[in-house]
Amino acid sequence: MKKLVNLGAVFFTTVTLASTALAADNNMAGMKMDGDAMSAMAPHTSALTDAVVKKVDTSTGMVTLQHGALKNIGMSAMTMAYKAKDASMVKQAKEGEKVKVRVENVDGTLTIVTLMKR
Ligand SMILES: [Cu+2]
Repeated sequence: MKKLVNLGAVFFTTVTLASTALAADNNMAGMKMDGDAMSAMAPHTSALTDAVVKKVDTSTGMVTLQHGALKNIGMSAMTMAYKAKDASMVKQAKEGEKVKVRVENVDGTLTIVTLMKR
């Protein structure tokens, strides 16, 4: 008696599933590195910079400030004269006083728009 053993071919199919890694969204397109980049961190309407009034010129309305970096106008820390917003600000400014300032480019003129004691 013959035993016929029929071994069916068994195919082991290894299916390697491509790992469907969740693509981390590293898209930098949403990050605009223009001048508004900093405003997302510190609203430019309220950012003040420490400064010291070095000189007040009531005849020209210029106030010389020794100031920290003024990021919104791309100015690094330095001592420099700026136009005061108005006459009352010039009167208020006192040489040697520690202040907080906001300087903006107003129609091409770097202007102190906020000056307060600290
Ligand atoms: Cu400057």
